[in-house]
Amino acid sequence: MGVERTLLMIKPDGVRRGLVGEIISRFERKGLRIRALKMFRFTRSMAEEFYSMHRDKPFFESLINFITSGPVVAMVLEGDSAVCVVRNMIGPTDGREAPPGTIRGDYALSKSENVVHASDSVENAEREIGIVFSENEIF
Ligand code: 3AN
Repeated sequence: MGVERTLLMIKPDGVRRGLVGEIISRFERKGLRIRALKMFRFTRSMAEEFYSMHRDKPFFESLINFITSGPVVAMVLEGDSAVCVVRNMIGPTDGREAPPGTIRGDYALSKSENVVHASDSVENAEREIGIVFSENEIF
């Protein structure tokens, strides 16, 4: 465990719905530190690299279409056991099953448009942070 960094991303539905401030403030109040933060729009090739582990899944094409449909807000969050803590705060993938109090439980009613993404391991966090941020954007 110890201090970890993770990638948290507010997906296009979360940005469109005006949930950016609400979501960021939850992580700040929890005590996690924001080490990087930006709004951008995924290109197709960047999205395909980011979600490469899902390349063979039936939902891959719709996932890429969705994640490139508008801007996202991505951040690097740092803190003790950050990967696990942030995953617990966002809740399980399907918003219909996510418990109240989690971000997906409070704001999502779908498995595909589920407001946020968070890294699921320290290794994936490093990979995802490297795709989204350059060294001089992380503090
Ligand atoms: P999580 O984001 O909870 O780690 P993953 O990594 O299994 O979930 O899936 C990545 C993204 O792919 C999800 N956030 C969701 O948008 C989409 N996704 C996953 N499973 C499905 C599914 N069965 N149907 C549609 N979209 C899905």
